[in-house]
Parts: sequence; structure tokens; C-alpha cells
Amino acid sequence: MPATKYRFCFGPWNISPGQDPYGPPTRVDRDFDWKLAQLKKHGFEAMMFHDDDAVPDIDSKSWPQIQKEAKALKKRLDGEGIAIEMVAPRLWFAPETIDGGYTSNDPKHRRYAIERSKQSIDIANILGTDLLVLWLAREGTYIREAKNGRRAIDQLVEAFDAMLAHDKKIRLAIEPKPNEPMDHAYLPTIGHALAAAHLTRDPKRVGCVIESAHAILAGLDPADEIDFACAFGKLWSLHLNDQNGLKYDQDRPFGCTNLRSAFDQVRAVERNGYGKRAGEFVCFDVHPFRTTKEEHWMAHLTNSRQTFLRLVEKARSFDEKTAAALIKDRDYQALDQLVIEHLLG
Ligand code: XLS
Ligand code: MG
Repeated sequence: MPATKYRFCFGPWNISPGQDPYGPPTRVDRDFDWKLAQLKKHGFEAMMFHDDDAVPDIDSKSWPQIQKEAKALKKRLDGEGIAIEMVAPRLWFAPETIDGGYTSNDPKHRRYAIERSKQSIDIANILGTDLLVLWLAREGTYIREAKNGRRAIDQLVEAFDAMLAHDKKIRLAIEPKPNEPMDHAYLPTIGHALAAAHLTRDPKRVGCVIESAHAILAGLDPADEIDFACAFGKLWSLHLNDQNGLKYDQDRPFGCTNLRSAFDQVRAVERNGYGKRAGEFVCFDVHPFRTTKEEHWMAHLTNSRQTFLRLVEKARSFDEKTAAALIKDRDYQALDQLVIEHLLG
């Protein structure tokens, strides 16, 4: 089988200006044109879009206006030869989503979340992608007594069903994360996401996105999550990054904290052939360190891409024969050092 020729992707939010909960931006934000130019210049082929990345201030605009702007964006990206990897409804900013989207305790707000998701599907259609990513940011609780966990699952499935019914071709890719902004999320892992998929009206069209940091925050190995999702044919997008332990979501450059885990993720990607099918991109959901100067603003993305490609070489040149012999001999001590030497070499 020919080797995968990987294609890379990021979202406009990944060129972030440096704000955190404790301080303001440290770089003057750049406009979309600049971000697009950077994407092309640095060897990326596709962009991810939240609905309001595609159409800013989306809630203040009518559907004809949204449609017009989405069509203009599509024309522009086609002209530049840039693919649109996915659209994701941003259901964690609006006042209607303070208590969650699909699992809000207020029925009006649940309707808002579903309508906005259907509108995102219509935008995805205009932009020419059949992938709707659902990061279920606020679908959880600060205190568990605030919601009924059983009802929350029913509400999530009801929302997924409404989206699947709205469009016969759309595929939903759930991006699980166990916590932050919530104390606990209702679909914290890939296993939960794929189990929930089976409660929907069309399980074939409900899959997942793995983000390395989100898996790590759940105490899981991102490489295992990749293998698990691929066993179901459900890995429909991949957000590679890194995370140093169980703390706030860091979105570090790929391989920044744990190079060996990054190597294992690349091996999992390689053995499952992710990236071979049309529309499969390696996305980096990374943010620059707050200290980053404007002139180095793309480094977290270009470094992640470079690290990924270097690790592809490492995965392809790994001494599989010796590894297999060591596995046969149950000499995992030597296998461990084989990996370390290979990475150091
Ligand atoms: C945040 C998520 C988000 C999604 C897209 O943690 O990773 O950026 O990837 O909505
Ligand atoms: Mg992500």
C-alpha cells in the first residue's frame, strides 16, 4: 500500500492573540486575510471553521445575509485552492448557551442550540463539506445536581437526530472532552461519543474527532483513542496537540510535552491509514504560548507540522522486525530502550 501523503489543516482560532483568563491579548489580532495567507504560505491545505469564523457576528444576521457571506467565502477559498475541512457551531459564547446548548435546562435555549446547529449544516453545505464537528463544550454541569444525567443523554440524542433529519448527507463528528469549561461533561471520551452514536436514528453518520489534549485530560492514551475510533471506522477528523498533565487545557504544539506519545499517535495514524481518504486532514488544534512575539506567530503550527512529519519518518523507519522479536520474547525492557534509542537517534 502506498505511503500516506498527509495534508494539514488548522482553524482561524489557532492564530490566537494570547489572552487567558488572567490577562488580555499580547499580540494585535490579525484579520482573516492575513490568517489565510499564512495558511497557504506554510504548507497547510485546509481550514476548519466555526460557524461564526465563516460568518462573523452570525447571530445578528439574517439567513439571506449569512448565505451571501458563506457563498463569498466559498468562492474565495476555491479561488485560493483551500479546502474546508469542517464547520462547527460555536455553542459556548452566546447568552442562550450559558447553561449549555442541547442540555440547557431552558427549552427555549435548547431550541436555539438545535436551530443554530441546523444553520451550521446549511453553511457546511454552502462551503462544500459534509462534516459538522460538535465540541460539546457546555454540555455538562458545574454541580451534578443541576441537571438530570439520564435526561441529558436523551436531549443530546434528540439534538443529533434533529441534525441528521435536517440533512440526509451530513456526518456528525463529536469531539469529546472530559472537563473545562464544565466540571464534568456528559460525553467525556470517544467511547461515550460512539456509544451515543448508536442511540441515534442513523449511527453510520455519527462519528468522532479525537483531540490529543482532550484524551490526556481524560487520563487516556490518545494513540489508543485513535485505534479505538478507527476500529469502528469513525475517526473523521484529528486534532493533534499536547497537554502537560491534568490541568487547564493547554493546546500545546504537537510533541511538546511527550514526544514518545506523539510518536505512538503517529504510528496509530499510520497503521489505520487515516489521511488516505478524501477529506481526511491532520489538523493541529494548537495555540501559541502567551509570550510569543508577533514575528513568531505561526511557529506553534509550523513546528507541529514539522514534528508530525519527522515522526512519520520515525514511524516508517522503526525497526519493526526487532520489535516483533522482542515482543515474541516478552522482552519489553529491551523494546522500551529500542523505542527510546530510535527517538534519540
Ligand atoms: C476546544 C475545541 C475546539 C474545537 C472546535 O477545545 O478543541 O477548538 O476543536 O470547536
Ligand atoms: Mg479541537
